[in-house]
Amino acid sequence: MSKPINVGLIGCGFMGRTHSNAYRKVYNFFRPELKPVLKAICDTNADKARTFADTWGYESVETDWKKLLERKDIDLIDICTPNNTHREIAIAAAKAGKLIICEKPLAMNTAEGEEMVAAVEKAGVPNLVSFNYRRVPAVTLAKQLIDEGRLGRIFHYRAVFLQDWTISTDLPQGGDALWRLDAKVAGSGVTGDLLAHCIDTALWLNGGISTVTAMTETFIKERKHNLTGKIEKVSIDDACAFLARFKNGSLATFESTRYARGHKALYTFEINGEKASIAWDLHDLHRLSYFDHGDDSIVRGWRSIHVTDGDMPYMGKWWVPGLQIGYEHSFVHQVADFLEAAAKGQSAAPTFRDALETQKVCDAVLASARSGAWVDIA
Ligand code: SOE
Repeated sequence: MSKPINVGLIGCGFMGRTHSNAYRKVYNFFRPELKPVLKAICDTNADKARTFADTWGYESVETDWKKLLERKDIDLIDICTPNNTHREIAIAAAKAGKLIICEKPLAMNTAEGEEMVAAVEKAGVPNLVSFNYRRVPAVTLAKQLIDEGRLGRIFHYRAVFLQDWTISTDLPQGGDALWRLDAKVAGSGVTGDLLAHCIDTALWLNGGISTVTAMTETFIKERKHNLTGKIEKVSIDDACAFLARFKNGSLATFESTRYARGHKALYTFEINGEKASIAWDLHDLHRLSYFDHGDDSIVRGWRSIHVTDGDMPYMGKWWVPGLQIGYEHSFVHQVADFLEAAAKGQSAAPTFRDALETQKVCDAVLASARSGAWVDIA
């Protein structure tokens, strides 16, 4: 028998849609013991919230997240708001005893993240930060192959996340769709938005990072601000590249930019080990490239694994072998895993504490870009 779990989701943007879609699909495919009920959507813009409620099937609308947290009929708070609001909402939600899913990055900086970790751990509430790419089946399979020791000792980790949507000098900053360009709201640019994904995956697949050295650039120095109407300084990093040393001795390069003309969301990583290598590409997300040096030399080569068979991560819950799934399913998997853990009173990874490690690396990267020095991860 399933038990209802009432969801109150805050934020009607892109991430609000991905999470709402996941709550709607998860029971159909995963049948978790806790069955999500879309109880309330919250957004400061009432019209937007009403339309969102109608589109996704939320039972009620709130315009003040504090009222949402006061409601006894809400069990789970899902934070899909801009980064500068995560801290206050998450701490209040923890105090109210709610289960919490929070969009990435965890916080504006490490200090905020530490307060959030302390709050959820003190309250003992199940929590998760939405680094969804871990749950693309091909990426989860990469984790399985590494954990099985198939790569042996890891020498190299290489990741990029490339976009091109901010190249125009006419693009304003700030406000609804463009808060990611406003450092006061986003905390940072590509480092917190895109490299945070790469770092989360890397920490999960390859263990801790010990030290980094970075460079950042802001190519367009001033943009009109949507909220003030004035030309204002741009304080985010438009591009960031960094070198890292992992605790396991491997070397890494990470690069992200919103100025790579032609690339919309090219997240790729490659890992080179003593015995084998793996590579993954978000544009072809259902495939995992794998090279096994143990193969007979006459058939040795990169193979492209079509990650659709029922014995591959998550795939047994979907269609039949050979039929692939996509981006939105990573959010369904995330909710499925969270609900399974929450039914036992537990969190699912990456927890707030796990995401704090990513936040620390992001902060070290930005500090290194400012100083030009190598910065150790605390
Ligand atoms: C930015 O364009 C963005 O939407 C990120 O905020 C997401 O986290 C990433 O998955 C796709 O790109």
